[in-house]
Amino acid sequence: MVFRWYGEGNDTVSLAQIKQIPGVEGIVWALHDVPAGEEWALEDILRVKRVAEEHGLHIEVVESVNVHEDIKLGYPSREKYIENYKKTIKKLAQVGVKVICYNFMPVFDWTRTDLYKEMEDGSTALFYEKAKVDQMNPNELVKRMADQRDLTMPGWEPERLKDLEKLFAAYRHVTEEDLWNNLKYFLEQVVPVAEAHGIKLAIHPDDPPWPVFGLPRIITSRESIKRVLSLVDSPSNGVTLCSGSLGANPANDVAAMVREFADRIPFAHIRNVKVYENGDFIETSHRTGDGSLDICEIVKAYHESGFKGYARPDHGRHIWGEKCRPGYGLYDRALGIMYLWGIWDALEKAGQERRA
Ligand SMILES: [Mn+2]
Repeated sequence: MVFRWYGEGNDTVSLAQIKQIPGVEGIVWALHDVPAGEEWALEDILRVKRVAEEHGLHIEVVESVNVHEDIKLGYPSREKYIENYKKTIKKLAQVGVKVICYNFMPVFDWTRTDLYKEMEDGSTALFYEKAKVDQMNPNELVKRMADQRDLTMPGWEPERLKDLEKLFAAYRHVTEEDLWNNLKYFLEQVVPVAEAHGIKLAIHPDDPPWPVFGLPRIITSRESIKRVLSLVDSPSNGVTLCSGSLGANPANDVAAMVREFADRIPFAHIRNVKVYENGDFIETSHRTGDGSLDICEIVKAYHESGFKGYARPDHGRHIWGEKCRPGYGLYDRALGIMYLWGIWDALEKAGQERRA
């Protein structure tokens, strides 16, 4: 079990607090101030390792090493950025990192319309209003996001988004098949390096799992995960199976995907989401019954598959008056972890009793 941490001075949650959540062994981290495409400096990596280990936490999972837009666009300049990516993989391997999460979403990372949508019990959560995104232009959404938060969020860095119009123009003629080809080109180069250095790359599905603002999105379903894994056949070409991202589309059966792809899932994101008939969704507590996903069944699928990878509660609500980065408070994610452990431990015990 691991827990995402944004770094010293960049997170409202401390390492000492993370260490006190039962069963958490490591942090999920990144150098958030390094722009996509640049090589990570060893001294910065070692600084995170030192402070995490001082708190008894490992740094085996990185999320994310971001992929430069030129790689996604297939520009000739991608060569330089792919070389940097390989150098970063080698350095991360050197300090003991085992899994690198990344995504291949054009322009935007995850997309929501409200960061603090009030729920019936007074808590707030990340919310996606489909009609609003369908009507809004991307600049409006960026402004809306900026107005709602005080911390920079990965994927929504102001410097990356200031050239929004230029980026949209660049993607205007990029089809889904182009994006697939560019992903294949990238993986053919980086996966062998990862494999040689004992690292597993794990692509995060698109969030939400459908096109937004006319931009192509390709990692959205069982079929697309199957296709990614077949691009380069290596244990180092894996997937970060995010139940909440995939589960925003009711057609996706997350537990079935866990069972089908178990040996290629080095990293699990587990959270619940309540999906409405009009296509809106909100991030609920982890509990089965609070959202549309059967988290018990999903955890059971991991358990039955003999899952040995890393897992984190993906996001949480904002509860008990906590002031925190949207989706990344301490309380609800810690509650989520205890729920996941409750299911897991009960399954373990039932298994032992059956064998006895
Ligand atoms: Mn996720």
